[in-house]
Amino acid sequence: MPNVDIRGFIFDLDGVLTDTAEYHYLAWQKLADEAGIPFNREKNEALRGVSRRASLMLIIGDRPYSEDQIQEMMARKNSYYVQMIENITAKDLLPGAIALLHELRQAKIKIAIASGSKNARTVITKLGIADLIDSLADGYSVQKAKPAPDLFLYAAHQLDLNPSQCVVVEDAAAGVEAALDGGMWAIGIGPVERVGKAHIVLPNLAGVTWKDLQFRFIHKLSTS
Ligand code: B16
Ligand code: MG
Repeated sequence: MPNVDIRGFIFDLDGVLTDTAEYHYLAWQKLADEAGIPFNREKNEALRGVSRRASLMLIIGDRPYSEDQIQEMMARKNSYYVQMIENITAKDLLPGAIALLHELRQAKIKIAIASGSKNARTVITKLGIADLIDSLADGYSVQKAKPAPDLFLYAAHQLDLNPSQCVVVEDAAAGVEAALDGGMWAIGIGPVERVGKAHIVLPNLAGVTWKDLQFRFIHKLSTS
């Protein structure tokens, strides 16, 4: 268990600050329908926080597609996704996200966004939060995707902090695993069945304050 000397927050993007997860789902659904592969919302749950290629692999299973076909399908899904995020604005920030970002900045806590998405920079710009963060780690930053801790370790390094000084906020089981593996504090957003391994589990960021979180982390340490 790391000590409580939190100096930085590393936010996952999709599913934490904004709900682009829905657009990822709709884009994969369109691709699967075109390919005649059975897919639905329930199956999509396994794709949460998973990289583009690994997501496609989960969808196609053992169907024998060539590398060229795989590349084409990834590009096609991405083109659907890019079209869908075209009209994203600050209104697409999830409840509580902007208030927490502002409070953290006022408290001089460093902020990074660590997203497995290669479209993260576009999304952040459209959401209007680029000026509120100190660093972005995205789908281009590291080789090994979540659940490997690499993306979060990269973000901590960018913030010039030790992993134990960072809190990761994640909505995916793979992301919580990556944070814990990297020696960071983890806040899981979503149901206990999905993110229950995190130090703190919250349904969403609505009404969540840095003051309250600090208290909860200190309490967590004193009772562990
Ligand atoms: P792209 P996150 C992840 O973003 C998404 O949750 C996941 O659904 C997506 O496949 C992955 O990014 C790659 O995204 O295809 O845009 O490069 O949750 O890590 O912010
Ligand atoms: Mg996510």
